[in-house]
Amino acid sequence: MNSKPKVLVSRQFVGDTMRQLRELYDVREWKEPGPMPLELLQEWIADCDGYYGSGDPLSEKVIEHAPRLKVVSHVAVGTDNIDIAACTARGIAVCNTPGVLTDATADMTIALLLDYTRRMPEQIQFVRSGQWKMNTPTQLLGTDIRGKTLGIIGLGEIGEAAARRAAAFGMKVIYHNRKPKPGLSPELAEYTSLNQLLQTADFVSLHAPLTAETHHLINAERLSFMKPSAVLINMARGAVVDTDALYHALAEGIIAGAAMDVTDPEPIPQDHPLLGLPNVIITPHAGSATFETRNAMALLALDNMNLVLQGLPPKHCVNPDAWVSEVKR
Ligand code: 8YV
Repeated sequence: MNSKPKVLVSRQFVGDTMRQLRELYDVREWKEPGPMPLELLQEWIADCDGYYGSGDPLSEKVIEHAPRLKVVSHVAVGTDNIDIAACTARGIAVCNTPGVLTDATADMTIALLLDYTRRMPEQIQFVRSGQWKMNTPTQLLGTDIRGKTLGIIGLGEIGEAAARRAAAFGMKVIYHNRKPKPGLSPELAEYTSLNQLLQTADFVSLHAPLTAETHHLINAERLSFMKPSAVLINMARGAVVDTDALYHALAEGIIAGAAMDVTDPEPIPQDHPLLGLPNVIITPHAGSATFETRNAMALLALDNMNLVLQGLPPKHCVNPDAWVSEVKR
């Protein structure tokens, strides 16, 4: 009889993780390129002790189907796809991977900022399509970021890392959180109200987690507060922005442009109106997508899961109340 704990693995991960998962556990792996269909997720999770994956909608309905589940090991930092309360009520530890993806995600923020301001997609296309006939002083001019103001909404670990990078590029950084961040030097980033930030920033960069409070935080009214020359950067979650309102703001020149690593819906359909706009850059939720970072995330998530399944406290748990619960132990 197989006495290894049973684990649902909903994605294929880099490095040595898959080998370790297969060695340690009786794994049920989803290997297809698309997401697991909901019915299958419910069917497979039903007799599992652990879930190891990212991005699947782990609603109360799915969790209800998993009476043996002790741990949700999410290979990501954001846990908005998981019904944490439902997990806590059932003594299921929800673990995530903060810290290890901070630098990669902050790097990507600056990459999007520079891609937009230096018109990188057009520059590359210009060369590839054979339009580069000579070097002209007026050809595909971008804008400097030095001296411009970056407004960060949600200055947590990633927002702060982005602020440090922006400051190194000579930008002025302002930020808005529910409260000023303790210990943060105002020389690095100055605290402002949300409206003040929207009215002042040349670039508004979103880094807040998706919660009931931040859902559609950037709506038509708030977009109208931004400068007509301003650019919105979204590294957080697509639904922090009201996508229809954003489309109208971009199409009607209420703001100048958007550079987004996340969208709502996600993935964005090919015929989505946003993709028809010239002032939009969209990348496929690739903020943490470097080999080193994805490997570190996968290993940290594996550690978290191993610890819980050995009856030990995980390194990162978003619902420690579940951990102290006696329901499953
Ligand atoms: C992705 C992220 O989830 O950590 C997060 O919250 O959004 C990203 O790192 C990534 O696709 C994980 O596989």
